[in-house]
Amino acid sequence: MSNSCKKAYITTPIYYVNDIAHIGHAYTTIIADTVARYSRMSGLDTFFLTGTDEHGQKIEESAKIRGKSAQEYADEISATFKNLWDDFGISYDKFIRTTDAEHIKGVQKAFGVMYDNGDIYKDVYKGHYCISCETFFPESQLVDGEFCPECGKPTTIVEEESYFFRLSAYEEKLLAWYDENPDCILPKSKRNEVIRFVEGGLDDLSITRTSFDWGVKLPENLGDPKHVMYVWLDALMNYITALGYGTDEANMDFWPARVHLIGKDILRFHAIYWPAFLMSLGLPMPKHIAAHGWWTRDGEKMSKSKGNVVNPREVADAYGLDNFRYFMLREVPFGGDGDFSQKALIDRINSDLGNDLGNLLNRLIGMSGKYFEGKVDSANVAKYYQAELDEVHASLDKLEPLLFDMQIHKYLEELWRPLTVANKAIDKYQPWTLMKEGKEEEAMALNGLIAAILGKVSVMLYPVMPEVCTKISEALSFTIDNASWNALFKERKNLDTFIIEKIPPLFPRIEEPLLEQAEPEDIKTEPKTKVAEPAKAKEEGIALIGIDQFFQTSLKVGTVVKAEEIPKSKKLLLLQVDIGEENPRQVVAGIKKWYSANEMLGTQVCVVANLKPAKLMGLKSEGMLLAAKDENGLCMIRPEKPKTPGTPIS
Ligand code: ME8
Repeated sequence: MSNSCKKAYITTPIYYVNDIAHIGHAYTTIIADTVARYSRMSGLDTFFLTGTDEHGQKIEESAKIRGKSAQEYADEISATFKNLWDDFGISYDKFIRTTDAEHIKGVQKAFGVMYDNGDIYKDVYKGHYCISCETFFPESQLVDGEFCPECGKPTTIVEEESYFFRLSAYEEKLLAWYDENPDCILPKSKRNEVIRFVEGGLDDLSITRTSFDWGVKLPENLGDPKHVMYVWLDALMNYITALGYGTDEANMDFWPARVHLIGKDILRFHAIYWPAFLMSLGLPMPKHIAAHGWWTRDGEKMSKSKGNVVNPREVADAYGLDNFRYFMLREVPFGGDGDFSQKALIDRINSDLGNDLGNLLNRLIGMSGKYFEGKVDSANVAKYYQAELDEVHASLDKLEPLLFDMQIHKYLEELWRPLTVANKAIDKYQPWTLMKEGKEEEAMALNGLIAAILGKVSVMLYPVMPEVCTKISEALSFTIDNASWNALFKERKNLDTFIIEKIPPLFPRIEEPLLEQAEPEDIKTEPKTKVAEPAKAKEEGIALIGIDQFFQTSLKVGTVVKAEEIPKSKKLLLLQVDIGEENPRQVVAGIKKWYSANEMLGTQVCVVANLKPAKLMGLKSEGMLLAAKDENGLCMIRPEKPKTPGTPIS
């Protein structure tokens, strides 16, 4: 069957608008974009959905803290996601917002259908609720009887009238679905986790709230205006409301989804609740739910309050968007966790991209320029290099299933084999020797082979690195589209005769990190860590600590005995701070925007003295300075009167 009549619906999670995007969000979106681009290129009628999740108590509270209405706040943060994806050239077909009127209508319709089916009933809910995770947890799962097992924040006891979804009635049907569809959850190892969870028994799900307002109201005919829908019910429905469910249903023929791409943190919602809702609605099941792993920074989960969030825009600006895309998809096996480091990124750029791919193009430009005035002719490739072509096609043949099984790291690994074949062929047959021996036809065919390999690789790499591959294809005088995908990949053809275009190196070597590390000082100045009264802290979802925990931090008065600028750093100063020890402590402080080295010299500061040493711009930092930062800038926290260096602060 030709691909053109087949449909492919690809989705990302819709992201909460309580935070700005970090590389975790970018990762999911980039994988989905890659699959969508491949689907389109291969002729599938493709619909790629992303968007933002804007309702719920968490958003309502985040807005309140900032003195904004929930809608204002949602508009603002939703736009930051949309702008980022636009700047990243993410090829989405629709950006849905759960505050869209069509979405709200669709969710209400779905609620009505499930209610009419008898799958929804009214009762009273009492339980521990984590606002941050928007989830109820049974007492047995709480940490110290109070704290959320997922995020560690305090839970609140909620007792309220609620509508329930009869999830328990779907246990058997869900288990049958997992059983009959071995690849419905990817990677397959995750499917077993889900099966074990469901086999453990499912409770009915509370799907409405009365304690806050910021959500989708129930259908009017239920006459229960104080209820709003549970944010996960509202959010999951986006996958069908985006296709017009409940409004203009023209795009519903894209359903079921080919793949819902998600992070492993939200697998339960997608692999248990969502299929159960769909069964209740009488809609077909998605083909795959693919859960990727977690990106960490220096082994720790990224979070704003830890100050270790990697900003995708900064990384892409510094290293190039396509390089960043390649790195993320190549570095980590799908489903596994990955640790972000600039070193690993630089290694991938210099080695895989620079040495293997970029260099091959340079060699081709060099050889064809030197021997054939830039002309490349593939007419005789098969005559001389059939073995190489066979090897290349054997690798290319493995690619499609890898992509659709989300084994994208393996897809890229396999895609690099043809590059090795090409580089080896040059070393083995040596065009310069062929020319010396008068074997011009063979030398030209070798050029043709290299060009064909570069052409095939750039087509198949295009979904991951669209800009770079477009440049390569332009140098090789062809366009990447469904026709060239068919010719070079499916029909195993080579390129037509062309004159190669000289282009500057695609991957200039990178010698050292281009981004400054997150500064520990930023951690202290995050609004989330400001001191709050207990009640308020709870309301804001800030974890409370005991006095013992506070005293685990050693704070001391220090005197800056030496201060200098760090060449190349816009943010950092290098300080030596006397805190009453034998030698001064070296502290790398991110304060250069607000203080010169001279201004700091001789002043007193407050130092966190028992932090694990860290390296910033290659310099050891053995402490952290306390500071306060708001929209008007940063100022140091200092003792009111001079104190002996080393005086403890309590
Ligand atoms: O959960 N590493 O939204 P969310 C990898 N609104 N991926 C990460 C990540 C990390 N460190 N952090 C986040 C929600 N992600 C709901 C979804 S869908 C109907 C509703 C990615 O803003 C990952 O894909 O918390 C994760 O599933 C998603 O962001 C969660 O985004």
